[in-house]
Order: sequence, then C-alpha cells, then structure tokens
Amino acid sequence: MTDSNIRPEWTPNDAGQEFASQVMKGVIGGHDGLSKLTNTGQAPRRKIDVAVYADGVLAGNRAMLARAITLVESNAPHHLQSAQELLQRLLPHTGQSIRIGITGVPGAGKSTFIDTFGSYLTTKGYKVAVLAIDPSSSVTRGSILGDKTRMENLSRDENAFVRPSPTGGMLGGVARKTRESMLVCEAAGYDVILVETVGTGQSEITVRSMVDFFLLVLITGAGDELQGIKKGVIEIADALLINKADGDNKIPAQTARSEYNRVLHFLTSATDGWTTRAHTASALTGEGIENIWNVIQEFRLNTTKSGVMESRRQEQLREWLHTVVENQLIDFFFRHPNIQSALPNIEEAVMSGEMPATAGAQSLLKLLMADE
Ligand SMILES: Nc1nc2c(ncn2[C@@H]2O[C@H](COP(=O)(O)OP(=O)(O)OP(=O)(O)O)[C@@H](O)[C@H]2O)c(=O)[nH]1
Ligand SMILES: [Mg+2]
Repeated sequence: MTDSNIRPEWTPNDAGQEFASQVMKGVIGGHDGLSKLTNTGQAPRRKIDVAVYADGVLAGNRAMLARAITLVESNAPHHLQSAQELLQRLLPHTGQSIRIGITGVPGAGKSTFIDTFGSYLTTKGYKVAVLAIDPSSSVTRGSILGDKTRMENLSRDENAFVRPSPTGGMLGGVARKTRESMLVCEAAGYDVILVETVGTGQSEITVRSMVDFFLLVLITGAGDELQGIKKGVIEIADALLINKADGDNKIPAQTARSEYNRVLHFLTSATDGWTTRAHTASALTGEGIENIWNVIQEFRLNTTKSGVMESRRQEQLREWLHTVVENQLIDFFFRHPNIQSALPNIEEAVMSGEMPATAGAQSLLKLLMADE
C-alpha cells in the first residue's frame, strides 16, 4: 500500500494507487510496479470539485496546479470525466504561452540548459513551467526529471514549476498527459513552457507536434559531428544549440556551429518563413543563453505576423483529435469481448500462414460489428 511519507507533493491526500505519478517503494505488486491491490470499490471516493480546482489553478495557486495536473495525468477511468470538465473550464485561459520543445542526445546538457535558461527567464519576470516526455520512465526506474538536482535553481524558484515525466507506459498516453498538463500550466499563468525529451526518434516527433519552437541541443566531439542525430531530427528543429561552448571546447563548438550552418543550408526548414540556424552556448557559464531567447522571440514575432504560429497550433489540434480517436478506437477494439475470444485463433491462422493478415483483420472487424 502507499506510504504517505513517500508520496510526491502533488498527490492528493485521499488518493489511492490510481495516480500516474506516484513514488512507490520498489516493486511491490505485479511486474509493472503497481500493487496488486487496487482501491476500486473500496475506499469511498471523495467527489472532485472541479470548480475548486479551476479557481485554484486560475489564481496561480501552485498546490492546486500540482493537484490539477495529477488529476489530468490520472489513469483512473473515474477521473477522466472530472479532468475533461476541468480542461473545459481552463481552455479559455490557455494559449498565451510560448511552447518550447527541447531534445538532444543523453548528456548533451538539456537539463542544465533548462535550469540556466529557465532561471534567466524568471529573473526577467517570466513564469516558467518545465514538463518532460520520457515514455520509458517510471518513478521507480528514475525519470528524465527524476533527479531534480540537475535543475537545482529552477526547482527552488517560486516562478518556476518543474514536473517530472508522467509515468504510464506508451508514448501516446504520456504525450496526452503532457499536452493537457501544458494547458493547465498556461491557465495558471505560465508564460514559457519547456518540454524536455530524450533523443530517441519517435518522442521527438511527438514533442514537435505539441510545441511552437523546437530546439535541438548538440555537443561537439566524438569525431562524428552528427553523433547519431538523424537528419530527420535536424529537419524538425527551429534552432540548433551547440552546448558546452566553454573553456577548451569553445573554439571546437564554434567550428561545429559553422559546419552545422553549412549542412542546414541544404535542408528544408521546419517552419515556413523561418531559417533554422546553429548557435553556441554554455549552460554552465550562461554565455549565449540570452541569444537563444532573442532567437525564440524573433521566431515568435515572425511567425505570429505571418500567421504560421496560429495555423501550426490549429493543425496540431486537428492532429491531436485524430490521434485520440485512433487510440480510443484501438482500445475499444482490443477490449471488445468478440475480439478477445476470436483473436487467438485468427492470430494463429495468420502466423501459421493459413490466412493472409488483411483477411484476418477483416474478419475481426466483422466480428466487432456483429453486435450492433
Ligand atoms: N562544460 C560544460 N558542461 C556542461 C554544460 N552543460 C551541461 N554540462 C554537463 O554535462 C553533463 C550532462 O548534463 P545534463 O544537463 O544532465 O544533460 P542531459 O542532456 O539533460 O542528460 P540526460 O537527461 O541524461 O539525457 C553534466 O555533468 C553537466 O554538468 C556546459 O554548458 N558546459
Ligand atoms: Mg536531462
């Protein structure tokens, strides 16, 4: 069972095992780390007062913000309705922030950059929220923002809100939570939203689909300047940042910047009317940090004027709607009793080569409709 001493601050006191972000003492139940005991039908559920949550968030109350995000991240079916009602109330107060995605190979200095950059922004009077997408993470295994020590300054800053990656398996599920958390942060008055992700391919595409500006953090060295970063990732970036441009590494970083700028010249840019360029900075000393903010502000001005910002956000919403429909349909399909009983046989027939996969899928779909 949950021990209240090891609960993160954002877990409501009356919560059971259903919250996605929850610290557990190692693996105590199934292989997924969840207790075999659930509170379904047990402890009486206190009704969530959505209006209280909404008022708290809109007033910029941090504790309520944390609780609202916990609600939005919850995997419990009975929280879904309240979470959606809450988002409905908050929606008119969203959209005013600049949403920035940050990616890069492990160790490139993303977290250090966010700490320095975020602190720079709060000293300028902005409120900064940091979210993460790390589909593989769970609190027990350590998550992307698990060690807040790497964001020492920001996590102590009252104008910053640092939230670890939601747990909960598949990238799609994690992405939904992050996207909705982003809206809650905006409603709470945060001006800049930073979304960190690991450099693993698919998660970058996902983050790109929810932010305005996408920053790729790179480092020099290891001979190969492309260091496993695929051309495709460079092509979805609005700026490249060669980090660790300090000490002996300053000159190599500047050389790398010129090389990347040459490469960028031949690539399609990620955003209409905007030229992606490489820059250098040191997250450690702070040099070049202001320049990055200037670049982002120029981007914002430019794309707002041209209408590209607005059309990108609308397109992102359309895509998101479609993604949610797809996920829910798939879920409905695999949970359907007709499918569950027929699937093993059809799978076997397809695997043994007796039945073509497409024919197998068609007969499953027919079974799904047989009820209606
Ligand atoms: N010299 C120098 N070191 C840096 C700089 N930025 C980060 N580092 C160091 O690089 C190491 C990795 O930094 P992180 O910020 O944890 O990198 P990350 O990209 O978030 O790493 P993951 O979260 O593991 O993917 C740490 O030891 C940092 O102190 C920099 O600008 N200059
Ligand atoms: Mg990190």
